[in-house]
Amino acid sequence: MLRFLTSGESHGPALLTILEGLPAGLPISAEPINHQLRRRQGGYGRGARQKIETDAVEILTGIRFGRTLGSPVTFLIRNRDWENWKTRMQIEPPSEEAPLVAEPPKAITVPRPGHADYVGMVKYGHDDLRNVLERSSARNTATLVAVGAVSRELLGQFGVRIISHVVRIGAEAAETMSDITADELFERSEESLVRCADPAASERMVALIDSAKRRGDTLGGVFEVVAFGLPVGLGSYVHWDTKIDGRLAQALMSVNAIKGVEIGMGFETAATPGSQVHDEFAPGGPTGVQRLSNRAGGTEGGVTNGEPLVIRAAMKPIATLMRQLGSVNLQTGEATPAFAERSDVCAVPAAAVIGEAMVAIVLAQAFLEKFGGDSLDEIRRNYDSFLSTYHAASSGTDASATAA
Ligand code: EPS
Repeated sequence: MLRFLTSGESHGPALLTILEGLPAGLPISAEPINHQLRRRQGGYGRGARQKIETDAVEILTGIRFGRTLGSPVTFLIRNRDWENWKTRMQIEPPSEEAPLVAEPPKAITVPRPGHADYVGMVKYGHDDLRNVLERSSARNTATLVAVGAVSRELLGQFGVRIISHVVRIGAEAAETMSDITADELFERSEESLVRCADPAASERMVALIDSAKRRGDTLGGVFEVVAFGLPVGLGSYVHWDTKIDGRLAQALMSVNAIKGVEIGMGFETAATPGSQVHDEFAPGGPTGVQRLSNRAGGTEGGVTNGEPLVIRAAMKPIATLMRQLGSVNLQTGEATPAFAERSDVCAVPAAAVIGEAMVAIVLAQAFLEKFGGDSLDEIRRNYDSFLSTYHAASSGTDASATAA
């Protein structure tokens, strides 16, 4: 089982991840992980924090000469901003050996509507919402992107490729992309300041972010993640918690500010007759059975169906507004404008990269459940054997399958 635990506060010394369940022999090095971390830090609409940070992993365990050992892999990502927060985020209680070098920071007691501030203070009994926001911050998504980068290295060994693009920011939507190759989609979204493959919409989105910033407002949007090269058979229809679509939705919904997820035609299926929803079969292709469309978005019955996985997530606008929303000072009970701290205006392009990571993690987990082994070679044997069986069976050349 591929599992991991992350820890770290946004302005603490570092973020940590322990990732367990990787097979031995998988090539892993820091550079491809750092590449994904850089992609997460980009995107028009990010705030000043990203100018301070240059996220990079230090790999501490589990890898020797560039290959996994089969033991847990540990990543450390340092927060460069820690230098500026040492006094406000001091770990030791003030004492003679570790005195507070400045005045104790004033408690923050006015929660931001839409943030974890209020629920976190009530739930954990904190009287300073810094104690909540430090962990609820989207800063932690750097660790998820690191795990996602390793997951995509594993999937990449078997020809799976995961890309994303932004399809909406606020009121500005991209034109629907039809007849576009994976390479084109990737290149165009990488070139765009907002990770949008439609250049005209991309410009409008940038202008919209500028105007939101001028008004002290924030913007959400929608991104799409597409995974190519998946085999049939990841996930399962037999239990509620093994269905791949449910697991993907959970993983994406766990990302800060995500409020909705849809796969394939998603909500549109509800308003469309079955004859225009379901993807008809026809003879052909390497397995003997091909699809004439992919409205299902790559899953049927909670299992991948061999078509590209197409999943979209809706992100709400960031909850820290410079034009402060109404709130209540929890210390005094008085109406007070919400706390405002340096923040991003729009982080949808970054969320798309995080979305890729979450999809990669879930797919890698499901991949290891189906084909798992202790080494990459063992997994490859399992994978090749499964593929050769179902390819042969569907094209009617497998004797045992025909007899059955
Ligand atoms: C965040 C607030 C901002 C963001 C941060 C998430 O950080 P700061 O409070 O330091 O300005 O930039 O995101 C990151 C640090 C990151 O690496 O993505 C928040 O309140 O969630």
